[in-house]
Amino acid sequence: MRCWLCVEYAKYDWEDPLSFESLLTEEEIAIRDTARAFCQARHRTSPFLENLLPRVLEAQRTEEFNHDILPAMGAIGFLGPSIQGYGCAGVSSVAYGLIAREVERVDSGYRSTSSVQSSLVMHPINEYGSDAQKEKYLPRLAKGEIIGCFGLTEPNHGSDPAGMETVAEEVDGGFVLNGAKTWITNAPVADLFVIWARCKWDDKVRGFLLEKGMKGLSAPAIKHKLALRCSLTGSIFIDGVRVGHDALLPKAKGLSAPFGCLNNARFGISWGAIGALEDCIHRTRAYALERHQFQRPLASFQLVQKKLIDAQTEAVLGLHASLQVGRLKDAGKLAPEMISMVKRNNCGKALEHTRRVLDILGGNACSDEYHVGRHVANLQVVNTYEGECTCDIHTLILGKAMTGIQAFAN
Ligand code: TGC
Ligand code: FAD
Repeated sequence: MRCWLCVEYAKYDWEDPLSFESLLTEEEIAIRDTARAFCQARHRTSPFLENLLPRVLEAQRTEEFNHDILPAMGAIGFLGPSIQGYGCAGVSSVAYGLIAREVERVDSGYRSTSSVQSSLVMHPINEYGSDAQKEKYLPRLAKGEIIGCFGLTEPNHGSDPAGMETVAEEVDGGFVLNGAKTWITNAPVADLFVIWARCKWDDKVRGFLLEKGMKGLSAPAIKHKLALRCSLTGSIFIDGVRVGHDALLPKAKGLSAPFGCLNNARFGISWGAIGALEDCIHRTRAYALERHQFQRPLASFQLVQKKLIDAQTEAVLGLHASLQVGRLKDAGKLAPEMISMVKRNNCGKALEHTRRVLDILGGNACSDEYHVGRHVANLQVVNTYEGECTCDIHTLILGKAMTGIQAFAN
C-alpha cells in the first residue's frame, strides 16, 4: 500500500490544467493541429495562400470578404465535416467543435462564415433534403465552390421566429415565396439560400432552397458593422420568387426543422467562443509579463493575476463542458437543452472575461493590433445570435426544462 504522504503529483500545465488533451482521440488531435496550422499561418496545401490570422486585421479594417477562404477550408475537409459522404470528412462532433475553436481563436466572423455553411446550409440539406438535392448541392458546398446562407430571422421576428411573415403559396408547377429576412450571414455572396417560410396551405413552417439570380430575389449587404466585420451580413428580399417543387426540403415540416439546424450551429459556437477567449488570455498574459509599471511586470500584480485566472478557469470549464456535450451528441444521447446550457454559458463567460482581460492592455486596448478589443466586439454578437440575446433565450429554454413553465410569451 502506498503512503498518502508519498503520493506523486502530475506537473501542473497552466495551458491545459485539467488535461483536456488526454480526452481526445489521436484523430481529433491531428484535426485540431491541422486546424490550428491552417488558421494561424500559411497552410501546407496552399503555399501561396495566407490563411486566417495573417489577414484578419486587413479584413477587419476593410470589411472585405475573402472569397478564397471557404475553398481553402473545403480543400482540407473543414466544411460540413461531420457529414458522411458527398465529399465530406465524416468526423466526430467533437472534431467539428475543435475546428470551430481554432477558427474563432482568430475571429468569430470567420467561424460564422464557415459554421453557417456547415451547420445551417449543409446540415439541413443532408437532414431534410431529397437525394437529388443532396447530390446537387452537398459536394459543391463541401468544396466551398458555392456559398450558402440560412434565412430565419426577419425584420419583425428575431427571438420569436414562430411569428414569421415570409410565406409560401403553392401554385401550378411549384411555389411562390414572399417576405424579407434580415441580419443573414453570407447572404450578399450566397449562391444558395435556405429560406424558412410559413406555408399558406397548412400554416406550417418549411424550408426552401433558392438560388442566386432568381427573379425577385436580392440580398444587399449590411455595411459598417461594429463587429463580425470579417464576415458578410445582409438582408434578403423575396418578392414573388417562383420555384419548382424540387426547391422544397421534403423532410422539414414545422419549426423543429430550423431549430434542429440551430442545435448544430449553437454547439459549434459553444466551442468557438472559448477559442476567442483563449486567444485573449494568451495575448494578455504575454503582455502582462512584458509590460512594466512601478518597476514590476504587470503580471506581478495580484489584481492582474486574478483577471487572468478568472478568465482561464471559465475557459477551461467551458471547454470541458462542450467536450462532454460533444461526446453525448456522438453517442446519440443529446438533449437540445444541453446545447442551450453550453452555448449560454460559454458565450456569456467569453464576453464577460474578454472584457475584463482587455483592461490589462491599458491604452493599447484601443489598438486593433492587440486583437483583444476585436474579440470583445465580436463576442457581443456571438452572445446575441442563435437565440442567446444576452443569454435571455437560452435562460428561458433551460428555465422551461427545469420548472415546466414556458416563460417566452403568454
Ligand atoms: P416551441 O413551441 O418551443 O417549439 C416549436 C417546435 O420546435 C421544437 N423545438 C426543437 N426541436 C429541435 N431542437 C430544438 N432546440 C428545439 N426547440 C424547439 C419543439 O419541440 C416544437 O416541435 P413540435 O413538433 O411540437 O412543433 O417554439 P417556440 O416558438 O415557443 O420557441 C421558443 C424559442 C424561444 C425557444 C425559439 O423561438 C428560439 O430558439 N428562438 C431563438 C431564435 C434563434 O435562435 N434564431 C437564430 C437565427 S439563425 C442565426 O442567428 C445564425 S447566426 C450564425 C452565425 O453567423 O454564426
Ligand atoms: P429581438 O428578438 O428583438 O430581441 C431584443 C432583446 O429582447 C434581446 O435582448 C432579447 O433577449 C430580448 N427578448 C426577446 N424576447 C424575449 C423574451 N421572451 N423574454 C426576455 N427577453 C426577450 N439570423 C439568421 O436567421 N441567420 C443568420 O445567418 C444570422 N446571422 C446573424 C449575423 C449577425 C452579425 C447578427 C447581428 C445577427 C444574425 N442573425 C441571423 C440574427 C440573430 O439570430 C438575431 O439578431 C437574434 O435571434 C435576435 O433577434 P433580434 O435581433 O430580432 O432581437
